[in-house]
Amino acid sequence: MSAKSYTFSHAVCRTPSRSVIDGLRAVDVGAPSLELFQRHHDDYVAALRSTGAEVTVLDAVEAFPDSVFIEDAALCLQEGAVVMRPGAPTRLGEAAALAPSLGNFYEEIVTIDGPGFIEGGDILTTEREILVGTSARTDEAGIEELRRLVSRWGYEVRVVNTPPGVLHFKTDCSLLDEETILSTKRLSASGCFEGYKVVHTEEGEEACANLIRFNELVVMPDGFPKTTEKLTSLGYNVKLVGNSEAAKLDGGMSCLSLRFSPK
Ligand code: CIR
Repeated sequence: MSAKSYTFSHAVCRTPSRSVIDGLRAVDVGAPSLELFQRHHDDYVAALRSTGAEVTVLDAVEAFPDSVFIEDAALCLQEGAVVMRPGAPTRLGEAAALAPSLGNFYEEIVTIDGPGFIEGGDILTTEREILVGTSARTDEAGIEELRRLVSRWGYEVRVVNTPPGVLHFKTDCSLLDEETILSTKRLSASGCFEGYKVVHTEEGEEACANLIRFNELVVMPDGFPKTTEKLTSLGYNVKLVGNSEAAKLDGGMSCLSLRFSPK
């Protein structure tokens, strides 16, 4: 297995803070249970570790309720890391708080300085390109700054659209392998995955579109039996992890980790 888009030697996660109960959410369906959130988080970390990857779990940061959703604060590539500039005002400081930890893995760390905004949840790295969705959190200026920064490492950035009302581009899609994307129908209808094979989430199971391919595993949220069955029958090695508490804060599988293989 050598696909760099899903072969990872490392991941970094962040312990949920007690303040996570104040995390951002589009619709208030009640506060997450801290205990259950932590248990799901432990299961998630164990799933990543079971593939042989070295998983670092950073301390909780109480000042940032959404900091468990660590993916939004950085983009980690083989050649270097890019510190993001989150578009949610309460999350802006999270990126700077994360940057020193990335120094343990990378010599080259660059930063989105603005004035634009960009969050990692809007970025899908495939084998051949980096897709970035404009959203309420990510704007054209942020994407242009990312394009300039990663061009030094030879990456192509393509701008796509996140459907209205959807938090992040990757809320609605995930990479399954070198050429295959899991997507909701509402997202793929935009034509943004032309040239890729697309597998659709099953009707009523759109909320499982955010999963991760991590080495041999497809780590996906529990509770979506039809899509789970579809992926299993396509030959993917599916590992289910509970996500009910993160989901109350619009979080899924990708947002809980940074995944990378530093050179
Ligand atoms: C937020 O609204 O920023 C958090 N409550 C959820 C972030 C989820 N991040 C992601 O999907 N990459």
